[in-house]
Amino acid sequence: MTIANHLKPANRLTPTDSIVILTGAGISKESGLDTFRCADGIWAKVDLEDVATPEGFARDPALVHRFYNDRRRGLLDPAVQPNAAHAALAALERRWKGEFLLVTQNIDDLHERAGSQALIHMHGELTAVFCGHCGHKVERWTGDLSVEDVCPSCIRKGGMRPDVVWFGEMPYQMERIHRALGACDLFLSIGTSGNVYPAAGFVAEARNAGALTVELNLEPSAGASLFAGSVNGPATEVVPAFVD
Ligand code: BV8
Repeated sequence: MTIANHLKPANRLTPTDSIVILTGAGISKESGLDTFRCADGIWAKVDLEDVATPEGFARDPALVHRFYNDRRRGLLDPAVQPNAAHAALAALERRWKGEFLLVTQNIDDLHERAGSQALIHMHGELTAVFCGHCGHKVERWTGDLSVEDVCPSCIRKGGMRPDVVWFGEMPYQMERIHRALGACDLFLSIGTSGNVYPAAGFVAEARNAGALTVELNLEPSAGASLFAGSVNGPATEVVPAFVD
């Protein structure tokens, strides 16, 4: 089953229809970045309460900075490059005539490095930081961050944090995402376990709007039964095969 199949007259999609794509950590796995809930995933090594909540940051900011500094260094390793799945989505965006939106839960920059432009990082970005005291944001931060860093705007220490949406914090651009879901004709979910809300609720929103919903994932996710179709396998195989 591919997009081309759905483009045939007998099927639902026309080349000017609207596509919304949601990606998760699975799309970056073959680029060498860890997922969260696989057996060897990030949450098997560290408690998310300690490193991905505002309470954890207040309790031990140095631990949280170490966690994100390690991941930022890992992301900036030259061996970590966008893979064929990232490239296939960027190529689809370039040739698609209708509305197109890529929403990622990932905080890596592999989609933009592959060329994606209509992109929302709903959980923030590892290479951006902001000041918890005054809100000043630094769009591109490639070094380590620590409690010693001084905000370039309010000149105070201790407030600089990764621009990452922690549990209990509102994800970015939710209104724009809900509008796109309410108007889409195809919703593709790629490389996500469907465990984290509100992202895990997007498939129901798209289906209620009449969209065709398809999951491309290594294995059926927690929400697999909510999708009209699914293709299981590694993203670098199933994504190019589906979208090309
Ligand atoms: C919020 C930090 C409200 C960044 C993350 C109902 C409604 C709303 C909220 C909730 C709700 N129920 C519970 C909540 C609270 C909570 C939540 O969902 N908890 C869960 C655990 C139950 N949600 C929140 O707190 C959210 N905030 O709702 O705010 C609000 C309202 C008003 C005012 C203020 C606030 C915030 C959620 C974001 C939290 N931040 N991380 C970081 O460090 O990265 S979440 C974390 O999980 C990551 O961001 C990650 O992106 C996300 C989802 O994980 P996945 O990407 O799916 O990764 P995972 O490992 O789980 O799965 C990988 C998949 O890939 C697997 O299926 C695997 O099979 C597959 N795979 C593996 N290899 C491959 C592959 N697929 C293809 N190819 C391969 N090679």
